[in-house]
Amino acid sequence: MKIITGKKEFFAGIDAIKFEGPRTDNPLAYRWYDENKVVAGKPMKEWLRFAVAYWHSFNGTGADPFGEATHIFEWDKNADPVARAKDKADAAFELITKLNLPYYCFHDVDVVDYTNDIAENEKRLQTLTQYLKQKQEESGVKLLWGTANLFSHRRYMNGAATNPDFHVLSHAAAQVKAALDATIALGGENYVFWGGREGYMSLLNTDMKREKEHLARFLQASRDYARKNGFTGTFFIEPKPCEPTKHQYDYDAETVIGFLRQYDLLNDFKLNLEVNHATLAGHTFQHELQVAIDAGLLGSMDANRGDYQNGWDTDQFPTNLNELTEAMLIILEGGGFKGGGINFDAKIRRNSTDPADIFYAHIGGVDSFARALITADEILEKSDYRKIRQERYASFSVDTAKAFESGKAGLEELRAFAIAQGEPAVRSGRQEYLENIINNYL
Ligand code: XUL
Ligand code: CO
Repeated sequence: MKIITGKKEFFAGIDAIKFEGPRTDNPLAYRWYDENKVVAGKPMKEWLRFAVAYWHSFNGTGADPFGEATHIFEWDKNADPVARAKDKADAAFELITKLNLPYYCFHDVDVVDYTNDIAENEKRLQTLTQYLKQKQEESGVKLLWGTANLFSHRRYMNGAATNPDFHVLSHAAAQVKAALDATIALGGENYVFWGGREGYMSLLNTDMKREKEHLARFLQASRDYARKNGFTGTFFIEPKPCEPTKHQYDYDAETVIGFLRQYDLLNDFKLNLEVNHATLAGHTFQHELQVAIDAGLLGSMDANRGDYQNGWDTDQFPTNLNELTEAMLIILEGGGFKGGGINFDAKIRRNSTDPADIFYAHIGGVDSFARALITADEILEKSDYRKIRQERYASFSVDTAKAFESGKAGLEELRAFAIAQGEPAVRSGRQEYLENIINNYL
């Protein structure tokens, strides 16, 4: 990929990150991500479809509730908001092209600062859309998805589409309209709705039924607008159980699937699953993946990891090979993402302040997924992992079981079968054996 820099080189001294294989001692190289290497019938880059997240990588200042910014970005210095946004776009495309990753994702306000004036915001976003479009054309980098930030501004403190104030809801609609226009103009392949503050803090002041109906209506209206204006991609809902609200309406994959079914949105919407959102919901990420795949709705994923000692969204870069291999087993068996890819919704730590840190973070995440993909494929091809799971259900091959599965055998037939067979044999689930397979192939 051609490296694209602006007037200034923001990551001077760091060149294109190349595949050098597992034996290299270069920390600024890929050890496992060999983009054109064919795994399970297609190149790694097509399975993984990595994206860089604009918000963490180019806006995340390292500020936390206890302290000021620690990442002082060179691209964040121009006093003019549009010029500053262009510097940021230059930095973004420099990083993405140096990392040789195919996609990026953004919220509207990541790209350019917004004011309280809807028309002015639209003008700014359109200007930056033209700028980004040119950078996409020069580099070949594509937009995996766009979205609107409907949670940071003060007006959204009680929600956006689920706000009890219709005036606020209408502002959210204006913002989504502009973000959709930008996504369409940039050839964005998908559009995401993460229900930032779509939920409640207290039921004492909340009509939950009405708010959820408003959310459905808002999604329908957004879908209709986008389709009318030529958007052919997929809409994703990104589940999260809590934070910032105490209870979010898009709690987890099962909840969202039920909601999509109830409001007839299954033809247009799929899921964007985030690792640490799954953990916060009390699930493993693997569980959420399996739920989505079983429903045919695994659209995309936000890659990160939480901290097992904390109960909030730490958005760390993924590094846990064991868990990622389990995830890739499910993704591979499920046939991959439907339209989406792997977006690094992850941030470097507050005290990671070297310009190279953002490279190490992405290299680590990319290589962890690449290695997990290779390992999962080997497990599926060479081990008895699949066979063991199939054999666990072998007893369902008898006629009575088949009749049960197809709804033809009732309790009477099952009772007769139980008596004829006698007490069932004790059969092992062989969990430890299966867990060892993962380590054996890593
Ligand atoms: C927040 C989160 C968001 C969404 C996009 O937890 O994951 O960044 O991915 O709005
Ligand atoms: Co996310």
